[in-house]
Amino acid sequence: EARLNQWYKDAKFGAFIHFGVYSVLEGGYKDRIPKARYAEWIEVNAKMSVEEYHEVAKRFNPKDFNAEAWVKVFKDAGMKYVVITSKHHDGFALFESAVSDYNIVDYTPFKRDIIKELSDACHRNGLKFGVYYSQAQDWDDPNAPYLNPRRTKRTILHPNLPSDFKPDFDEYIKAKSLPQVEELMKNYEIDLIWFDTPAQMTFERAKLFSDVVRKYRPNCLINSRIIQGGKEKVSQKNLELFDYVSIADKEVPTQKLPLYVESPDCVSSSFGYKAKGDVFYHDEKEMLERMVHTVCTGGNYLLNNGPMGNGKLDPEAVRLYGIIGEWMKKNR
Ligand code: FUL
Repeated sequence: EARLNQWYKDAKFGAFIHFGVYSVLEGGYKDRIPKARYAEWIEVNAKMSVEEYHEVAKRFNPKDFNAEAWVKVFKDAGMKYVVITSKHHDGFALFESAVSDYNIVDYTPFKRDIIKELSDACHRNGLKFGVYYSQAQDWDDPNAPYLNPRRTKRTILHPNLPSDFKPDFDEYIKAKSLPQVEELMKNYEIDLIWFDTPAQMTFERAKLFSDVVRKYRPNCLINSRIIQGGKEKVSQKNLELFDYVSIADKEVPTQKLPLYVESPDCVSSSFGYKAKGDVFYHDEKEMLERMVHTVCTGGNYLLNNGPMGNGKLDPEAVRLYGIIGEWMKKNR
């Protein structure tokens, strides 16, 4: 825990932002409205091919996005840091990338770099800035592995692959995910990187990522999802790789844990914005309890907002941010 920066221990409350092409689909594609909870998984859950998803990506135009307006909401709620999906499992980047043109600047009519605009606005207003990056799962690239291969079918996503195709994860790392993480570290002012769903992420593979982060930004914090089983392996050499443990939203701790923890939580049934199918929001009392458990057992509470396809924050999440912010102001 030696490397864990004081700002992070003091922060307690942060904003998690799941925003991307899936935000436009709101949990349904055409007449396909899967029962699954997470709207950011629509490409897989609605059994889309990458070509179908590309057509949606080409029209992604969140013209009401305003980084200063978002940051004002976070600050008013007493949040101290922001973590936004720079690339979720769909493989689409919210930043300009020379590695892959499947990114917001090169692929969409919007053409603005959301990671740049939001990081600048955060730093201008005294908030720390972090990026979520899906280093293993990438539905757009047939070489990338899946968290759950029974649920995610390569042949549906990529119907034109030769039948003897053999995925090569190391090739994916070399060609896309590692160089994109390097771009993020080189080109943006990043205080924290949030890796996720570490399918097939061995120590050796995880080390490639932590080395590239530490090379450019030695003070950038890294979460435990850089390596498979990171949460359980909070020992010896794995601590070279990460600085704190991300627990799942449903595992809000009720007692103090041995390493610093952060609980990524949802105000609703989904991280990505959802308006179709089964949608529910937690009530205020439940949200307060979840936050109090995390913070009072010594962790940070990273509370999600899934902005809408037009680029505006989800208003119901904003309302719940306000209620939790009030508690924080009184009890910090
Ligand atoms: C999960 C992801 O698969 C979800 O889509 C979401 O990003 C959550 C925070 O982590 O593992």
